[in-house]
Amino acid sequence: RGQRGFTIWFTGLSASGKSTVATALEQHLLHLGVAAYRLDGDNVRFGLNKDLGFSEKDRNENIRRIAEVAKLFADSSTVALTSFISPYRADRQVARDLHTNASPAGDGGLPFIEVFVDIPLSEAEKRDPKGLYKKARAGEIKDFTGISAPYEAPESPEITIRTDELSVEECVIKIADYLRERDLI
Ligand code: GGZ
Repeated sequence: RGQRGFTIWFTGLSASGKSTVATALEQHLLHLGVAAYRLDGDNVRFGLNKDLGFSEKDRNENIRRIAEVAKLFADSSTVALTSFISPYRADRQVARDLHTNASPAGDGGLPFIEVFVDIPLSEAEKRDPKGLYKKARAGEIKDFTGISAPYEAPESPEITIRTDELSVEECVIKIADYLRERDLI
């Protein structure tokens, strides 16, 4: 494959399975000898973005910074895997444009693959691994995505995965097949 990296941008509700699938895909890519690095709440929201909360403005800035960092990884020939709710369509478009718009240096831009981790809110709420939906319903967490803050589903993601219908392994295969068909791996 070519020298350049790319970004796989996961988006979906809390508890949709973004990080689980991103972690499995990262392992799969590393086994193939493809350099990959995952950005998620644990390594970004507690470091680079620890000054940001969950207001609309803070989420805008969260996603903008993550997109800039992912672009740097992709530019270094690494596959950046981002797993953030990224609930606003406009923010995901900013992230995409940052990658795909050619720079003044004359390069052709970096591929950006949006993966919609699509599960019904009712299913995410049933999973509720951290009890956050329950707290949000009780009014103990404000601006909670899906309950008291919006989630704007992608209109034309490159890939959609239904984590309530496919196994983690099947989700990885679906994404890997997409990448292989386009000569990205
Ligand atoms: C949504 C929240 C909130 C609110 C804390 N709304 O399931 P989790 O716990 O591990 O993942 C969620 C994570 C969302 O952070 P992101 O950086 O992905 O969000 S965004 O892209 O919208 O900026 C959840 C936890 O943080 N969490 N408060 N109010 N999720």
